[in-house]
Amino acid sequence: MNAKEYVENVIEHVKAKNPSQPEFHQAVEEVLHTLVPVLEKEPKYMKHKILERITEPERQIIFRVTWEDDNGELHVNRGMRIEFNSAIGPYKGGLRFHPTVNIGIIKFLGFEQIFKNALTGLPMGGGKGGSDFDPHGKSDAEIRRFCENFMMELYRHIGADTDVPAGDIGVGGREIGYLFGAYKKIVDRFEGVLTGKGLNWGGSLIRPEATGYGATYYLMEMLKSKGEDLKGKRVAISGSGNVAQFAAEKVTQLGGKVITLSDSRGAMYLPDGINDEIWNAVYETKAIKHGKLEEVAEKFDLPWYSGKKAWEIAVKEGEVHIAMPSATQNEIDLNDAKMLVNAGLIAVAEGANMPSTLDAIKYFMDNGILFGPAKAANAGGVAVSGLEMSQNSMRLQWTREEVDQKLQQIMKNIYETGAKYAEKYGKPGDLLMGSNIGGFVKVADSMIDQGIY
Ligand code: NDP
Ligand code: 2IT
Repeated sequence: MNAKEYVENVIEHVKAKNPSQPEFHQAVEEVLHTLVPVLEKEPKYMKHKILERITEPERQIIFRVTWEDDNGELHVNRGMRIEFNSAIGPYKGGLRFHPTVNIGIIKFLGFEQIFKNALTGLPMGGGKGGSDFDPHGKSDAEIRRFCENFMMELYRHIGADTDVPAGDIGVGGREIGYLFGAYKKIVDRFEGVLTGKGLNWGGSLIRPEATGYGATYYLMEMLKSKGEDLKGKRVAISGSGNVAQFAAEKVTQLGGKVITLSDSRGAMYLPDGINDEIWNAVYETKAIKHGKLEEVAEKFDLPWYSGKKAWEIAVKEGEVHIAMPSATQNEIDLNDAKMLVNAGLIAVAEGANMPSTLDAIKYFMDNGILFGPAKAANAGGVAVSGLEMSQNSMRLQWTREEVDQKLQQIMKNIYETGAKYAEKYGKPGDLLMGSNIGGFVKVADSMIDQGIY
């Protein structure tokens, strides 16, 4: 069997074995197709059945979470943690609380996390978890009760050297606080079992900013390769949560103009870019009050488009040079990609996980767009989580400047790794292929070194 057939066989096998998990299939296809050249050159990966092994999680935990709302009514949700791969370190990855969460979603995220974490250069394996719990409209007390009950089961599976969860969609500083409090109460140990913690109790400076800042640093590296920078560029950002907020801040600091933000209800156009006042209102509304972006649009009299995606309104208003999808998976489809390319797009830096469909990615690449794939471009968040783990182990706290410096260096290294492997395997500039191979070889070689599991 040649490498191409091997890859197709494994993909078919994964699909048959994991029915009704389209997002997981998509993530596996995206990675495996780019690995053909390295499998051709290095037969050891086929011999050791690395693809069969790497697509099968080491452990999958599914549990019931029962919680009581403010009216005394009981609700049942499903909690899960997928411990995907521990070849290079303890399982590491976020928790997502969103009604769309199911095993397939968590598996796609956990699978991506394996390669992303390897790219950071830090010793972290891949994992992901979450629940179909919907935090929208819940009171603080309801969120706390949910987090406590979630941790009542999760605690027995995690630990500073075993599995270290963090935030993702619907899980931010508030939730990490409640989860950490519950963990500490149950096990009676103060340890670095979660990242994204508060600054007073073991958190790292720059962790909240890390994904958005990191994606922008990565974008700068891509632009630099073409002799470009952000000055005067019109940047469409989707989402208005953690990643979008700090991408918007950094893009603006570096001279770009953020022309859109969005949430699950619609999108906002920013004709003059984002200033401190608008940024603070977005932060207050989304990160503190967990409210609606539309309220910010109303407050500043900015155009609001209910039910629309950021891309659609960005292209309607003029040129778009850069897209930073920072909300959720598959939020850029082929149609969106075509619209963006027509509007003058030069680069995409993926802040969200798997935000572009496979045909959208192909369209970007075929049209010579600089494409920064999620597992490289958004790795800054987990990278600073890794730095938070280091600081917890040493029982000290680095300054903002130290962490930011390290983050910048890591993003530069990730860019260079992707560029190096793309060149080595015959597709210079293909950061998708280069990043996948760069992450893969580190994990695969470690799996081979450690025997047959
Ligand atoms: P947040 O919960 O802080 O924000 C999510 C944002 O996306 C909100 O504006 C939300 O709108 C919007 N959104 C979520 N789901 C949908 C949907 N189905 N359709 C439309 N809009 C949606 O999450 P983060 O900013 O942390 O995460 C955003 C993306 O970045 C995710 O893909 C996540 O996996 C990825 N990521 C996050 C990292 C991190 O460190 N936080 C690290 C690396 C990647 P609303 O408020 O209305 O729900
Ligand atoms: O997708 C991601 O990389 C995250 N949500 C961050 C994970 C982490 O452990 O910080």
